[in-house]
Amino acid sequence: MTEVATLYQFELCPYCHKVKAGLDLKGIAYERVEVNPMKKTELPELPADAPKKVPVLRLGERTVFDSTDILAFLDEVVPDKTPFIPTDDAAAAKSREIEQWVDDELTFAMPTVIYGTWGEAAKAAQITARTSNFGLVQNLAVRAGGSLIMHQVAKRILKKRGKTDAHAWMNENLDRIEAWLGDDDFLTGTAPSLADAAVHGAFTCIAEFPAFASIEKRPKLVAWYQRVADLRANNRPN
Ligand SMILES: N[C@@H](CCC(=O)N[C@@H](CS)C(=O)NCC(=O)O)C(=O)O
Repeated sequence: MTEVATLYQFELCPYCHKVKAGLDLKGIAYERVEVNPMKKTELPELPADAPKKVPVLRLGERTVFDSTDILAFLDEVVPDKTPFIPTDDAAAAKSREIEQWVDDELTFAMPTVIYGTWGEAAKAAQITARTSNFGLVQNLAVRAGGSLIMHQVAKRILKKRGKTDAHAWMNENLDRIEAWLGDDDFLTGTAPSLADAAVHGAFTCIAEFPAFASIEKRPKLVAWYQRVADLRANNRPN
C-alpha cells in the first residue's frame, strides 16, 4: 500500500491509539492531524449521522469513522499483512470479544489513571502542550481546559462504574489481559490479531504516564508489549 492515510486524532485518545496500532501492523503510512477538542474544525466532512468524534481516517476517497469500523476497514484494504481475524472460530470470537472489551472497559479506565489526580492531570496537560498546534491562546485553552474537563470526566467514570481506586481498577484489567494471554505469544494465539492491536494501542496511550509502571511490573505483559511494538516498528513504512 503506497497511499498515505490521514488520521484525525487527539493525541491522548485511546481509540486513536488503537487505530495507530492497526495502521502500523498493516504497514500503512499515515499522517496525523491533531483536532482541537473544543472546536473540531479540522475534521473532514462526515456523513450527517456521524458523531463529531475522533478517530476519523481518510484513505484515498474513503472517510471512515469509529475505531472498530476503521480497523475492519484496514483489514479489508490490507487483508494479507497481519490478518486481524484469526481463521480459527474460537480465536476469531476471542479477538472480537477483546476488542469490544477494550472499547467498553479499558478505554474508560485509561482516563481515570491519567487524569485521576491533579498531578496526573498536569502531566497530561504537558503532553497535550507538546502535540497541540492551534496557536497560543487556543493552546492554553486546550491544555488547561482539556485536562480540567478530563479530571472531572475521570471522577464521573469512577463513580458511574462503582470504583473508588483507579489504579486498583487498572490492575484488575491487567489481570484479565494476562489471563487472556496465558502462555501464548499473542492474545489469541501464535499470531497477532485485532485483540493485540486494540490492547497495544490502549497501552501506548499511557506509555508516558506514571500509570504505565503497573504494566512494567508484569514480565509477561512487558514481553508481549515489546513483541507487538517490534512488529509495529518492522511493519511501519515511515
Ligand atoms: N466509539 C468511538 C468512540 C470515539 C470517542 O469517544 N472519541 C472521543 C475521544 S477519546 C471524542 O472524540 N470525543 C469528543 C466528543 O465527544 O466531543 C470509537 O471507537 O472511535
